[in-house]
Amino acid sequence: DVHDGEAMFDALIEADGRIEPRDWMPDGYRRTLIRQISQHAHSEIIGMQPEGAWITRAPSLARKAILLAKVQDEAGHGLYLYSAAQTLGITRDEMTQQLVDGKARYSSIFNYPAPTWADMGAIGWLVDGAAICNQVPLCRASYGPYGRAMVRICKEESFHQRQGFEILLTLMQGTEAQREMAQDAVDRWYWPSLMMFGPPDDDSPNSAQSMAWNIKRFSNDELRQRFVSMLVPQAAVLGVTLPDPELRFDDETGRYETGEIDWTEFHEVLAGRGPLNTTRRRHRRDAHEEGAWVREAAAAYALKKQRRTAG
Ligand code: FAQ
Repeated sequence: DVHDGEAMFDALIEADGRIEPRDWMPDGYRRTLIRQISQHAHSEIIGMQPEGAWITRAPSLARKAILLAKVQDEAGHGLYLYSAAQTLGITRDEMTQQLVDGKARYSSIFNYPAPTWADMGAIGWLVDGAAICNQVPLCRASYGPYGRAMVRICKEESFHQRQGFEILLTLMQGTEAQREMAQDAVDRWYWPSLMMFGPPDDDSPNSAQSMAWNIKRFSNDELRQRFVSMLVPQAAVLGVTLPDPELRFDDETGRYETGEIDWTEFHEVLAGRGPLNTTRRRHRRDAHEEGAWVREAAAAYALKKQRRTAG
């Protein structure tokens, strides 16, 4: 009965316990999780595009093998997360349709271009770095299938971040042209990576409820602050400059002060008017349509096998 279910749910959240797929949960909790987990899954899938386009152009066999493994991990994360979302009662087809129709959100970051090899370094260092800061606390998300998926995903993201850092380090130890290429990529990815954490706390409509439900554990601004504190010493090791002249450590507050983030740019990208929104979505849609025969063949094969075992 709903009242028992509700009391159980409240008690579990209160005790910082885990909600599992068959447990009663408020509709809003289910909707919030479907929203966040599906957006996260879509981000992983769309996020394969900027790096996927570099697999054939990686500068050595070793670099190619590493990049290939990373992009495959991203596909795995996407599938993992779609499965987690499916436990909440949405189908994979519905989620895919929302994505190819342009009705679903995915992270703003993947609407930016990756024109040079150094972008592979900057994506790993900054984009995966931001992803880790945001996702480590999600390992403790109250919804069991999501939290558990995050544990493995975070381990792989750590490797991704290291490989990006190492690409940049190699370039920074190279020629003048390579150092310039690395700095240019950092200049282009730095601000968009700060936007990955979402709008500022006073403009984040979902945060309060998601924190009350133990889905989010820290606010968008808190996580952004953590990310900047992680980057500053790493930038020093790399010898790159973070493109924010106002960035400084405030001794009194013990926090980094940053320049103003361009929230207009963020909202433009969310509204579908980022540099590559149309390209990314079209590419995903084409891949989905061109892959229709694979899905049909797989379904026919599964049916045939099922009939055989049944008969
Ligand atoms: N982009 O009220 P809030 C990766 C939307 S990592 C686009 O603060 P919330 C790894 C938000 O959905 C990237 N939309 O929302 C990788 C909401 O709109 P809605 C993926 C954004 O949910 C690396 C509205 O703004 N990671 O893929 C963004 O409480 C390299 C108001 O915002 C995750 O998804 C944005 N940046 O907090 C892969 C992590 N920010 O839905 C390949 C899980 C906000 O009401 C290569 N997600 N919005 O229409 C989260 O932690 C949260 O959903 C936040 C947003 C923190 C992203």
